[in-house]
Amino acid sequence: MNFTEKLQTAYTRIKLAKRVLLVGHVSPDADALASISAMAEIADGFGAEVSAYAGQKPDNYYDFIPRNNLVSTAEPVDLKVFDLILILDCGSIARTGLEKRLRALIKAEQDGHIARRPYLMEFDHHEPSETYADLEIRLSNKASTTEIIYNFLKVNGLEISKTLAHCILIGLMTDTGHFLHANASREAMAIASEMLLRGASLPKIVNNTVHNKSFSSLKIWGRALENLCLNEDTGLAVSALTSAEIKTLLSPGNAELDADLFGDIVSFLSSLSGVRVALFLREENDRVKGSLRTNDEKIDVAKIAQKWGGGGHKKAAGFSLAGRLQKTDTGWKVINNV
Ligand SMILES: [Mn+2]
Repeated sequence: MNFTEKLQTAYTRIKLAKRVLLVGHVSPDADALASISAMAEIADGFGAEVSAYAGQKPDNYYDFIPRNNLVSTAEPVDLKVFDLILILDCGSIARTGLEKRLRALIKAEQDGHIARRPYLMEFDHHEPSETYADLEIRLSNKASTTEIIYNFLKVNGLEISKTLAHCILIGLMTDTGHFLHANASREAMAIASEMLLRGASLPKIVNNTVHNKSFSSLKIWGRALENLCLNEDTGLAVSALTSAEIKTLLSPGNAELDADLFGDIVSFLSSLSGVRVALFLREENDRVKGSLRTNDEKIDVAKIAQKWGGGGHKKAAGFSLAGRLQKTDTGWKVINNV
């Protein structure tokens, strides 16, 4: 099946479904939630009963995304009641937060324990990993999952309403770092422009994503910049925050902590002049979490992360180690307490 045929099959499946579950990745970002929102709008328009799930969605932070209150952080009680489970922006089955239950469902049908199970469909723009869905629409050259939804609407001749245009633009803007990253392709820009003409609101998105920094999150930014070390020979920039620093600077339950504040910091560090790789370390629950970013075509940070049991993409990856941080003359060391 080529891309167009896949999008047509997706259309038939969604149109026929009576009960649809939409799933975004755990700790969802704006692209995942805007994708859920757009697909909810579409499936609802076909008359389906729509549920949505994204584990650890931060409270209130994404309320500017239409239908955000539809997305539950509580796992669906029974997956078998759905005709269709549409997984959006998840990267891998693990990121759905439903891995065990989805695998059990697939196995139960294979072993003949259940007569039928929900049809599994995936829309994603992350690099290929394990294929598990019945229909996988994965295109890693797309800037956002909402860009794939745009293609879905176009191929199937569906109208792009103002709400859908807004959702598509949210995913495009946020996943391209507001059109600053290399994935802001000509195609992405052209679609963004079309979405504006269709009524998407640029100021609304900017006010809720760029112009929404809280006082305490800027204090975190300040300390992260203060702690920054740069090795001028290797181009490695490292910063770190201890759990004590984070606790003192950030009020508990701050939504920005969930909404990838540390990801924003490490992305910013990777864009500094002379930096080839940025590494940001932070203590969390007796572990040290590392985030890596690069803008250098020749560097694959996923390979670096794998050395410490982590993983990710060429440009963005992470790992987690047991232990705590210790400051050294040249940077930080992860030491084990025991
Ligand atoms: Mn995405």
